[in-house]
Amino acid sequence: MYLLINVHLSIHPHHHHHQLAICPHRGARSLPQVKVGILLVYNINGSAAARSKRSKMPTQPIKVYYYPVSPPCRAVLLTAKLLGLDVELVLINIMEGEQKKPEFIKMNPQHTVPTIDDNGFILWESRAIMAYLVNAYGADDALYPNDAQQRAIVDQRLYFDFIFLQKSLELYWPMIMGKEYNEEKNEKLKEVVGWLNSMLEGRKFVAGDKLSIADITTAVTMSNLDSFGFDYSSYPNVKSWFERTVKELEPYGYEEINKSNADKLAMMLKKE
Ligand SMILES: N[C@@H](CCC(=O)N[C@@H](CS)C(=O)NCC(=O)O)C(=O)O
Repeated sequence: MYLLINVHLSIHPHHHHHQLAICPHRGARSLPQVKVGILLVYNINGSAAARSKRSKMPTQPIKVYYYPVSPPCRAVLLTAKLLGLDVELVLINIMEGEQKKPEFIKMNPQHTVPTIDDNGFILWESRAIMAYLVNAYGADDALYPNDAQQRAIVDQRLYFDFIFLQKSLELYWPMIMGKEYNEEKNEKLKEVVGWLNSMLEGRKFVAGDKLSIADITTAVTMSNLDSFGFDYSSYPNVKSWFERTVKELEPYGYEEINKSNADKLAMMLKKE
């Protein structure tokens, strides 16, 4: 049945997006993305659960309003890539105030990117968007577990990352804006990195043995620190987790979506 649906889609060029949407996902990372024949083989062999989820793929690409260097935008785009979702990128130049335009405010009164439009369903707040994408379109619950306690740990880490990002911005944003390095803020940030180091004790990833959306958002925060030259050599769990997570994300556009933009932020820092 599913095979037939796919064959149907594949011979109708206007259904192009469906083909892209069902293509790469976490369980099939080495599959070539363009060969329809290979996709069909994969779908035949997929589990029943995966098949029913596949049919829930968006009927049209999800619009992602974004600005490339924005860390929460990077986290959402990485998540979409891991899920193999077909997205339509809409650039909002926040440096020129495009997020304050009436059309955008109407959609998101808080005028922040990322904001998504999934066939009329509007959502902002990167961590909420990431959870929604996995819930709605994940082939399985690996990135955001259904189990209450496992999910609770992922949620805790997602909220924790908010503090982590905040403390890192408190140190580095003034420096990007040309102000001086502040030792007190550096100490606060080190304390937070120390907490992360403790949370990672005995774990491969921030919430357990598997990569989750909490790793994605935390790795985005960490990548800024890495590019800025923050010394985390005395936090061994953080160091090995970051390397492991980057490796996991590399096949999903990590360099282009995240690293290159963290480096751009760091250039702004070094200019001052
Ligand atoms: N907590 C929000 C933060 C969103 C946010 O502040 N985005 C910034 C860019 S990184 C933005 O849109 N700034 C423009 C503005 O607030 O007008 C999230 O994770 O999505």
